[in-house]
Amino acid sequence: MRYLVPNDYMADPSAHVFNGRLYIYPSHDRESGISENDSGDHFNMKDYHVFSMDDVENGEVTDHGVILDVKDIPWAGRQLWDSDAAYKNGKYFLYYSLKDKNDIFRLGVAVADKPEGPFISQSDPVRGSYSIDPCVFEENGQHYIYFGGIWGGQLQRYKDNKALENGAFYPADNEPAICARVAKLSDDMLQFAQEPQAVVILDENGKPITAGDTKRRFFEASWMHKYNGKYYFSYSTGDTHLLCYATGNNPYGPFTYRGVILTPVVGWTTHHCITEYKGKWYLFHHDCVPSGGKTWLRSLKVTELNYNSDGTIQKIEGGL
Ligand code: FUB
Repeated sequence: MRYLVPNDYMADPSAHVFNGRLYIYPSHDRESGISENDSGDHFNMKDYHVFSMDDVENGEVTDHGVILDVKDIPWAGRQLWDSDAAYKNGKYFLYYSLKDKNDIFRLGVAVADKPEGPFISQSDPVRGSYSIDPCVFEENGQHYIYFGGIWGGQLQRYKDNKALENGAFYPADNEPAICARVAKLSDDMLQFAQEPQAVVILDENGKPITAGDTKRRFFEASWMHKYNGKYYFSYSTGDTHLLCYATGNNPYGPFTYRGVILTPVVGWTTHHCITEYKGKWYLFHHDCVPSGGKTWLRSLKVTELNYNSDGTIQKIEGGL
């Protein structure tokens, strides 16, 4: 286990290997002075940095500085939340979560010539986008974007990709839980190429995980990776503070719940990515130990992740 950025507060890591080097795109936490609430108003972040290294366990971590600032995003309201990055045809794309001027979360895209930026934002959010926590997964040249988060992430305000007129809908405890979404990205990487679809997570009996099953249902923080031909959709259960995973046979699912990756950490949120580098798999995540438990001041961590021979992931203790 290693804290990667001991002199600043960084959270929600997305790690990718570009040109043989590992790059991490985190949220940049700050002391906003806003008191903690269930909508996450205290997470009032204003910019992103990117970090890189060539040795995850012992190597020097390079801070490439600010790669995108909220003041340079034409459609910005407030709160730069989780982001992810992707590469295609000589360009790097940063997908980010941000509230617009009407306080509605949307997904934005910024483009750069290098993985360390600087990134220039598009002047409008992705058409038809909503909610938070983009994660981009590439396979055979096709990119898929996963997204969504309930409570402060506003996913409960949408059904069939339309905003609900009466505000929000939370299913009853015995009804299927709200799902993350996935859509193909367009060839130019700037728009959805299809209507977002639900990422359904099934239990051991092939039934959708219910809303009342709070230790297994999706809350936020989607991540997709592939291991030994299987698709692993991993996510946070939010108010029960677990990182879990489910496996499937294609990028859309359905996925079958398989277990816990990380038990609760110090802090409220738990958010991660799983990335292979130089032959080892790593779980990048965050906790609030260095800030003394301040939930809005999170610190980036990495630990090795191991699989059992049947493809299940060995559970990691979060340390709470
Ligand atoms: O960093 C703000 C939000 O906290 C993220 O978007 C969520 O996933 C949670 O980690």
